[in-house]
Amino acid sequence: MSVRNLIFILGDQLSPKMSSLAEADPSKDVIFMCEVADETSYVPHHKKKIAYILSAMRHFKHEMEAAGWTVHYSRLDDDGNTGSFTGELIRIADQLKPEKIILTEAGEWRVKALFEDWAKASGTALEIRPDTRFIASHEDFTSWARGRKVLRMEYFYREMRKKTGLLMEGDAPAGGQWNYDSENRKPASDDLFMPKRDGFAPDNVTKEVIDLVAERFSDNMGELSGYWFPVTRADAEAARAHFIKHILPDFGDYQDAMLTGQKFLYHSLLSPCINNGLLDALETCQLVDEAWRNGKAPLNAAEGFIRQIIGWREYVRGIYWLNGPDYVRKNALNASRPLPHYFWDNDTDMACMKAVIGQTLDEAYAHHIQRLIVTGVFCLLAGIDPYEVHEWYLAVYADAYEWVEAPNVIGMILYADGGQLGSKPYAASGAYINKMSDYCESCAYSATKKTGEKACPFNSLYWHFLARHRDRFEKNGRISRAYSTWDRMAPDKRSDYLKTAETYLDRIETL
Ligand code: FAD
Ligand code: DLZ
Ligand code: SF4
Repeated sequence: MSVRNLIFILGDQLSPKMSSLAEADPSKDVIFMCEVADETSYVPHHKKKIAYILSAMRHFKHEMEAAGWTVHYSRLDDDGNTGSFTGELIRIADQLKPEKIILTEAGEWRVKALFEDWAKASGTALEIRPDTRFIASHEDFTSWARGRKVLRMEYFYREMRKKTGLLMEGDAPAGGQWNYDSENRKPASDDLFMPKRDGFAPDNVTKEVIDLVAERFSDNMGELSGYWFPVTRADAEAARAHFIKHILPDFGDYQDAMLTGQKFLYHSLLSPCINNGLLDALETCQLVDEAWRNGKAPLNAAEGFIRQIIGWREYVRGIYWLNGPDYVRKNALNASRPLPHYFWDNDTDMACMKAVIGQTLDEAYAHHIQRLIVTGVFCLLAGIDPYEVHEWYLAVYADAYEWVEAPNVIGMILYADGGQLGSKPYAASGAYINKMSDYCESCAYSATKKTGEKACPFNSLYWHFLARHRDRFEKNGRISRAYSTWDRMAPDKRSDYLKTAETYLDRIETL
């Protein structure tokens, strides 16, 4: 058959609704997908992340073939695999000689530039279409941002609520309030009923990929055993239905909670499937809206969940594209300390860090508050080089793609963008971790001890952070109270805090 269009589907574009497939015809057009070394190694990805992405890609191939498509697919271990997107594209284009190549825009600057440069240099007819899986297009976000002195998620989110009609009663937000975050901060306790998570046992396709990853990426971090991610659309939809029915009702109340041994609590675990196209983000929110309308989920839960997706997820994407490729190099606070070894080997005495890094190594998953308040706050307070932090988060989570990871790291946790994404850094002492978790109970450090030996490192690092960035933050209305507290402290106490913090920073590799 002569080929009209070659439709190139990337590993995070696994949906039949991709814009690249719009008006496509299986009798004239073919799909192309490729596993390539460049993508499996641009950061040292967690083994489970690679296995998840490749297995979901292979299942998508089968899904599209079952729907009547011809799918050309390069496997990582195929003879002659060139190891790059453009190399594989040249190979398949030489073989099939399509009239045109169609691609939905890639989700990050690096890959976007790769295709654009290649098309220009080779003179290939490459049509790049917008990614219509998002509620706000690049133009929508740019025009929303234009003319605003500061960008804040909350206002953008309200626009998205109006645009989608989610949780709206006419022109007003359901229940009269846009945001129920203040109701979403209950600590969890052991006697809570914990939702059952069955996970999805690997089928033969996944098993084959797991073997490939075990062999090729044996030096990469992370566990491959206990693989549980859904890799087909049907399984992802089943996971979503299970979440909405059994877990969503408690999602709001315990959104910020952390418990030793409870890796998932009431979180949806759906981000890998939303980000790679197995689940549609808007449809997921519509199902949650429906659950609330049918009295199956309280408003604070439905609102909390929907805000994360049509608010935060869309907002961080907007921030990513509003900036250029250099966003990941921002370093407004001039942080330069190397990332300590325990981020990779988990050899630390800090119980909170051990719990979060440990489950990250095991599962390629940690929930939002763990990423934010534990590892995130630690990196902020200790002044770790933002680029190193960015590479770690990009490598270790199964849901990590630069467009979503970088704004969360560079903007949200590290304030390295100077406050473009959020109004203040999430600086917090051990008291917040102690309130929201049981980690401190088993820690070698004492959460209530402020200075001296065995004092929780977060406590003194918190004040050290504020003291060393005083010029920047003391006039920030959202933190200025902390400076008043600092100024009211006895000079000896302040000096003890700073000395303790410096001792910890000097031996940061041994904490
Ligand atoms: P739930 O708690 O069930 O939340 C529901 C959904 O909301 C998620 O599936 C996700 O799609 C969305 N969501 C929630 N918070 C955010 C957010 N801040 N930004 C974007 N989407 C959000 N999310 C990623 O998808 N990829 C990343 O690489 C990523 N890196 C992060 C790095 C840091 C430092 C922080 C603080 C957050 C990061 N997040 C990232 C956001 C969030 O932590 C994850 O989306 C969430 O933990 C995924 O688990 P879940 O599906 O169980 O989420
Ligand atoms: C993350 C990833 C990995 C590990 N491997 C592949 C791959 O082999 N082939 C592929 O098409 N995509 C992969 N991806 C996802 C891409 O990195 C992602 O599509 C780009 O970063 C654009 O967002
Ligand atoms: Fe973490 Fe400090 Fe609590 Fe230990 S005492 S678990 S270091 S917050």
